[in-house]
Amino acid sequence: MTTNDRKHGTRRGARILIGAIVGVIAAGSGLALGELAAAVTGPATSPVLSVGSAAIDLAPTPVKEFAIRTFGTADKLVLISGVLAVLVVLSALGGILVRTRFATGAAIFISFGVLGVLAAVTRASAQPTDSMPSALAGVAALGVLYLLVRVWRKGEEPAMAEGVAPGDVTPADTPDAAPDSVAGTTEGTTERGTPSRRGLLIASAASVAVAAVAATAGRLLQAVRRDVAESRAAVRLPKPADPAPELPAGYRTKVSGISPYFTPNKDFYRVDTVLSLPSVPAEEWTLRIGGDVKRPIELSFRDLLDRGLTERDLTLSCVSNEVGGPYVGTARWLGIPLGDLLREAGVSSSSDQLLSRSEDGMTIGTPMEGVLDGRDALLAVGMNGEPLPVNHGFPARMIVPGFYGYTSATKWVVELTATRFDEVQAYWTQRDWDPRGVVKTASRIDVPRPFERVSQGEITVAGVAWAQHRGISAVQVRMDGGPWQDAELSTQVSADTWRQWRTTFSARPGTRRFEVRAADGNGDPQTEKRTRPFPDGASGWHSVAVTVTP
Ligand SMILES: Nc1nc2c(c(=O)[nH]1)N[C@H]1C(S)=C(S)[C@@H](COP(=O)(O)O)O[C@H]1N2
Ligand SMILES: [Mo]
Repeated sequence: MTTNDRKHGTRRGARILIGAIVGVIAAGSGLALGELAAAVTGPATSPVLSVGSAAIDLAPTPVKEFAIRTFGTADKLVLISGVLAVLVVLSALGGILVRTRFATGAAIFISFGVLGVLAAVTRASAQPTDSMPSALAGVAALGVLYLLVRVWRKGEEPAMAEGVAPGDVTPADTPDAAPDSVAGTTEGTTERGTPSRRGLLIASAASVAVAAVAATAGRLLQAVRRDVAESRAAVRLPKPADPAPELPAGYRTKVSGISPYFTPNKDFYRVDTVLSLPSVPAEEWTLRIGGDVKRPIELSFRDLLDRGLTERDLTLSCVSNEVGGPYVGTARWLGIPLGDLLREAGVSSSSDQLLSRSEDGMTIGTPMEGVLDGRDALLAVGMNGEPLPVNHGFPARMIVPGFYGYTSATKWVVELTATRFDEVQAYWTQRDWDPRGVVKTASRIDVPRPFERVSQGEITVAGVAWAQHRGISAVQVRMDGGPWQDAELSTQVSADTWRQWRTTFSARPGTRRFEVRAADGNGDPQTEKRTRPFPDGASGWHSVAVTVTP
């Protein structure tokens, strides 16, 4: 390799690096402006969140399942990081191309903008103005790109014309591969190279600074707009007109490490498709009840509280929960009976689906029978003694015992429509999940933890079992495939809540495996047959292996 070759290679490397940086700065500037625009149109319309949300809606069911299984509640963070990573790589590529082939490089940035706009306007809850942040981001990115490339090219021209010794230019050095001042003064670039490098540096720094200000301002303004925390803090929930039945003696089992009977709000699992929490101040919230009803109703939050509230303890679980998984919890809910509301509206006997819609455009279809048959189906405003936390649906959500969340537990609910399953498909049903989503009987070992080391002797095995609206009548546990042993159950509070259970085994040292199975209130046993969550919930017995030490 000659010195020239090496110099040439270094310059090439420098050009690629600068191109990549220019591309990323342009894209970043675009996103920053998008963030600022999203202060007007709402956080969810920011370019990255728009694209992320579209990705969630478009992701095939197996991919979604994989994401929930693998990343759990961090799935959203992983998704956003993924979107950003793709953006960085492609914009770097665009930046590398753009110096010599502006149109090709620019096309990459234009397609970002177009993608963002498409993602924003195809959201279920989209307003036409939602396209603004992405459109602006695209235009801003192009503008910054154009500016930086101009400064960059300008810096190279003099260096080519006068600055470089003839020997520095190999035959392969077409203008396209012109030597570049940034390759470094040590390599003999003239002094003219330095100001040009400085020019690019200044232009880049200015872009980054403006972008940082725009992004920060955008975020701050978005936060100001999000007055929902204030609204929630101002809510005073009245005492229930119909309080939860008194808890029977022995309703809970105390074993260190067992799921508590009531799941604290901060520990309650969260599953939804939103990347930016809907911000619905209670004062602005209304619920419209319509569709196949005689008297459509519209309710304000105040109307709701004034009706007199019902309080119930209900267990909620997610269809995506794997056997032994964490997506289940029990809370004391405060709300109004959904059945009463629908009867007031005069729901037609021909409608078999209650279609609910949330502020963010989610649609959920609930079997109408489940809402009207007298069970404690609630339009809830309170959870464990507080207004609903924002991530659990503030100001109001549905909860209907006996159904998985995806067919019954609409958060941020704003509209109820009486309709038919053969007329309208809700979000998850369009994605081939079972339309009705009746919960399957399930049981989980909380203690001991998988692969825990426990000393030999008496070992306590404990956990929870649930089959909402059918109740749990028995739980059995066995060790190493031996005989089933009846567990001691906490007193049933209602058929709609889980029951804790415990039992003990005397175990010898070695690897020991515990398995659990429950029977529901009808005496029907939990099936051993293992299935995945899709399409109607996981089934099979939970087992935990531990090491018993001498
Ligand atoms: N608006 C809205 N409501 C929603 C969802 C959603 O994605 N969007 N997910 C549902 C699902 S799948 C479940 S399991 C429950 C979870 O409620 P939680 O997050 O309060 O535990 O909310 C339901 N309600
Ligand atoms: Mo769910």
